[in-house]
Amino acid sequence: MNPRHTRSSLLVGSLLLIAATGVSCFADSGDGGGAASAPAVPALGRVIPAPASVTPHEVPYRITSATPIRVPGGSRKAREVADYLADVLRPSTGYALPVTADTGADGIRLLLADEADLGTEGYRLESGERAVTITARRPAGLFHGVQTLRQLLPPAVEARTARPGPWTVPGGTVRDAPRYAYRGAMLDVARHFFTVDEVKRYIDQLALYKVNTLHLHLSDDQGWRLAVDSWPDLAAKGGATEVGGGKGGYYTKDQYRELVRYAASRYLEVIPEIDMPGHTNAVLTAYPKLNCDGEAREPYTGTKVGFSSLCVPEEITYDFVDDVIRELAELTPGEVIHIGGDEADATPADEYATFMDRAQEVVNRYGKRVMGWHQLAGARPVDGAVIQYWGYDETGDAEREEVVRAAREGAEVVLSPADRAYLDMQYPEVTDIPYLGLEWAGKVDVRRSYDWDPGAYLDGLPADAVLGIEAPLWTETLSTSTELEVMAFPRLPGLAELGWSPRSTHDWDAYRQRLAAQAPRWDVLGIRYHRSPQVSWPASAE
Ligand code: IFG
Repeated sequence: MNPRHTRSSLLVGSLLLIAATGVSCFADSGDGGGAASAPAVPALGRVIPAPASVTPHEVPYRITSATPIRVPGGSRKAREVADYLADVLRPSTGYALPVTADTGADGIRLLLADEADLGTEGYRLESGERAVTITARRPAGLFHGVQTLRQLLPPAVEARTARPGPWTVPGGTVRDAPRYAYRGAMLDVARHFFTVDEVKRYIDQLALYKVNTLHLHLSDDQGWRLAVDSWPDLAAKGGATEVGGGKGGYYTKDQYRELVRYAASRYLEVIPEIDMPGHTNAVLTAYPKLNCDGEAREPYTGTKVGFSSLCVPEEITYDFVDDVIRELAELTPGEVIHIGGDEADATPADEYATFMDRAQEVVNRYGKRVMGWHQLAGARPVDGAVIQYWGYDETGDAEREEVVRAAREGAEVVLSPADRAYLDMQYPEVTDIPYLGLEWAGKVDVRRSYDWDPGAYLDGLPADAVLGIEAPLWTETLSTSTELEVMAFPRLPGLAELGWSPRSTHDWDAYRQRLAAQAPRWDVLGIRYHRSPQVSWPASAE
């Protein structure tokens, strides 16, 4: 992540240029269709996240058995995006869709071009009679353009078996680039362990909505989920439990490397979190010598928080921190390591600040940038620290002001307001799988999760201090992919839109139409979702 000033001014510049050159995707297509109070969304704009600008025209593109996927220019990563697209399209269309480096004016074309206004993740998609062309400055932009292309095709394109078609892409031009650089989702694999395949499944779902960061909450009171060579009992013992007393689990280093590789192949950066000094009961069960009294703690399989703490005065604690962060940094191609810092209620305040000073120094020493929950703002965040705000409407002004002050002193902020972005918050309605989620921040319906502005959410927070947003999914009450999906869908796409789309495209009545159009896709993809009464789901989604 670059220093924020160059980033946001570049982004704002590129977005202004983009927005100026194309109509917003809510330009009324004139047929007066759609919900009475919302402009009709043209087919070319029926995408989540809403593109920066959409200019429909009447000549569609049609994929046929003769269609090639052209990826000239020799970039290996561009070729990988083309292969990824082919893997999506071939089973459902039944077409060969050869990937070729040959140039040509026809077919599906993925082009890299050094056009500054496309930025590092933006793209332009042009659809007409002879070709659909996705142009980007970086492979990430091609990948995001491919997600848009998928959504412009009929839902059946997501099928793994041949479907009849036709495979038509609405005609026109989409110009697109993200509002925020950090568009994240967090998965808590500590309360309940999720296998490599289950995490990969979630990664694929996040990629559909241009999410670019996966924050993995790898440790907590109930479990430690990553092998550490220098402290083998962290995984061997700390990984053997989970909420409810199940068998838990952990990732070997090779399994973790595979998760990082897979995420990168979908253009998500993995940010690992080792939560400290609180949320450490699993650590304290594995090593008696890490407890101030030298006694190992009992494994904990409940759901209380705030009762555990590393032993701040003991030097061995910093051997532990150093070894863990060193091994984690070697497994982290990304810039950021998250050190938690939340709910350290069992750590005296002065000891908390002392601990966070030392833990931050270790992260920086291993060449990584610090990220922490917003309690870090009450200590001494180092230069370059990223503060993750998880407060909610009931959070007091003093706590909010700590974050604003840290931002004024240079910290960047990722917004995860618990009563908007916490996907483990219950819906107001009972879901068809009962007892999922918590409600300490209140029940969060689809509109409440969508209808807020990260740029204006925290009073006094400079707009350019907002690095982006993140949707955490805590798993005290969730233990299967299906249960994750019921909580993430349909709220995750709206949060992904808040991270990607220009503010000018924000409109609940139009968004809920676009959201409804996603349901047939989820049905084909086998994604379970909550049929919120706030959305008019299409009949086919019964
Ligand atoms: N708060 C705790 C999490 C989890 C969550 C569940 C943070 C930063 C409540 N800390 O959110 O460990 O228990 O909604």
